Amino acid sequence: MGVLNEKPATKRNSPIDRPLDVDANIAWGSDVAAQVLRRLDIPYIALTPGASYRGLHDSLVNHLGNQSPEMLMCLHEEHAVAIAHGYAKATGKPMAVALHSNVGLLHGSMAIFNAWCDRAPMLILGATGPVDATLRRPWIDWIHTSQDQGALIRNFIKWDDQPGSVAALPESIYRAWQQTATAPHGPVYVCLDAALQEQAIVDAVHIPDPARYRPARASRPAAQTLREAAEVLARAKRPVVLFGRCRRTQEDWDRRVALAERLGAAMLSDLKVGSMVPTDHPLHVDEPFNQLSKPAKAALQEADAILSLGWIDLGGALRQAFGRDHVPATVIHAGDDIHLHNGWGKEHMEMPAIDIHLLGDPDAAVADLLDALPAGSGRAPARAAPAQAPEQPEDSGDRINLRQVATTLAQAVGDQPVTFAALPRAWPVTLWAHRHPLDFLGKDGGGGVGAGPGTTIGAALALEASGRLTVGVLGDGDCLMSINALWTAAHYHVPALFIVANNRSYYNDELHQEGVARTRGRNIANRWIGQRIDNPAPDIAKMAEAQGVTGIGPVRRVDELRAAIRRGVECVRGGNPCLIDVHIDPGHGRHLRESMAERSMAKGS
Ligand SMILES: Cc1ncc(C[n+]2csc(CCOP(=O)(O)OP(=O)(O)O)c2C)c(N)n1
Ligand SMILES: [Mg+2]
Repeated sequence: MGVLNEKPATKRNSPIDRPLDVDANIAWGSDVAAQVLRRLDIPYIALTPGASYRGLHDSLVNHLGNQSPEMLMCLHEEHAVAIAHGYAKATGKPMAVALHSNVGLLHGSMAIFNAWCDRAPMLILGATGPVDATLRRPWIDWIHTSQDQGALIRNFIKWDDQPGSVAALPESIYRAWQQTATAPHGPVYVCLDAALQEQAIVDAVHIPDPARYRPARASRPAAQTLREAAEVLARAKRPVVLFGRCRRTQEDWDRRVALAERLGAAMLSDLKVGSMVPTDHPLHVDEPFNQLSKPAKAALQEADAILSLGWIDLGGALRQAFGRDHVPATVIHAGDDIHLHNGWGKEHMEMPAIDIHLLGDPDAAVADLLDALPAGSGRAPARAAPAQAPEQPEDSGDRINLRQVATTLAQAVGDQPVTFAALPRAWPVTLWAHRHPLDFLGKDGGGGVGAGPGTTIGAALALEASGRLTVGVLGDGDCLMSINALWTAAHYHVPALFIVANNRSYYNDELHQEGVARTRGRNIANRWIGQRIDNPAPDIAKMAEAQGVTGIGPVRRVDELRAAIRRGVECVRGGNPCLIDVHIDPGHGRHLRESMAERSMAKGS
């Protein structure tokens, strides 16, 4: 007791944020919680402060010395959670978040929902005013104390707890960690009673070694079921593999490709999960998509065996391909998401027809299938991908489109690998093939606008020593909702490049209004009212500058784009964040059909 597990200071620990001295004695309830975080090797804790956890805050600063974990201060709880979400996307690992009583939790809850739908691991520490009413300060402690605070988010987290004594803290946090870090993943929440945090420790509290409380390994599908799947796949003439939520490691990536090649299977990728296989592989069908593309639909319709590897919406994919009709192919699904389905959310999606259910980790299924399928049974690629000629940006014209942004960025970065932490809907994926598991980290999970700045910062933080350039291409609506997340990037020198695809509109919803007006025979020219973010168009570069982030733009002309992007890339390579506000042509690459696809499907048209 009283001895700190010293960890080397991280680069982030700038002298400004380092306390003058530390008290290494474990003397207060919250010191125990802080010690547990350190023993779990948690690098960062993103937070917006609040008095309900002033005890923990003190322990992080004055007991741990703001190291291991190190604070990442945020100007809004939603950003704190989004940063942890982005970190988890890039690493597959949880970091910690601290949220102030009920009000901080309410602010953070939308980002928690995004992380939940994205199955991202994350340890959230919350707090409540003293549970013992006699200890509450008048007024403020009463409004910031809620009965069963976890109930606010219990429908979209994996587990929660409110330990009842200081001695119970280690078990509670270890269990939370084990839950969030064991697949299937999801955020977890531990609420720390303010009175417990501030309790003086009389008897020494035992903090066990975490070694025996580690997360479990991912589960493998049952052997017999695996054999059945292997037999079907070995016989299949036209197999299709849907690459969904899998692991972001090179070995798993290589095994996934090897499996597709051994089967000679058509490969389909989902933009929601990001890069899982090379999208320019000869077996890859068309580009990754959000809603099923035409070629993907055709591949499924022709298939005699469909293997889903953690595909998020298998039921929806089958319905887009077959409507309400019978699915002729044998459907094999590998995944463990079923363990997270509860009665509140519908993010389990439409129930798919499955013939063989490989319950367990999709990548474990891939490894086992490779073992089970006879080597040398590789078939020639059934379908060849069209060659993609790299495009040159057009140097003329006033209206910039995302293709020009993509090609100009590619020229500016040269050989340096890029991680896209966020991409807008009209991003030309064909121009930038996914060739590495970190090339694209996928979407925000829950469709909650405002996630992009935070998730980009979290990913950039995780990848700063990787040699990769982290880029978030954000919608203006997404960026403006969380513009002050950029302060955290500035303060901690997080090297992230934010490119705003600024169409001065909540454009997605403009398209919806057009669709509704069309259906009702009303004037579609009014679709922009209540949707355009214009007159005035917020000066997003200036807003970035106001947070201490280099702001470039607005860039309105193609001939300004090259210099702006080069400057932005150099700034980030120098270790600092930069935002480039690019005014893009709103309509380019975006179609009404894209937004309204689900509705027309529902009507059967
Ligand atoms: C928190 C939240 N509020 C509102 C919406 C509805 N919504 C979905 S997309 C969208 C537009 C987002 O605008 P922007 O980021 O600029 O992207 P654009 O469609 O213009 O490319 C809105 C408002 C949402 N999904 N989440
Ligand atoms: Mg927009």
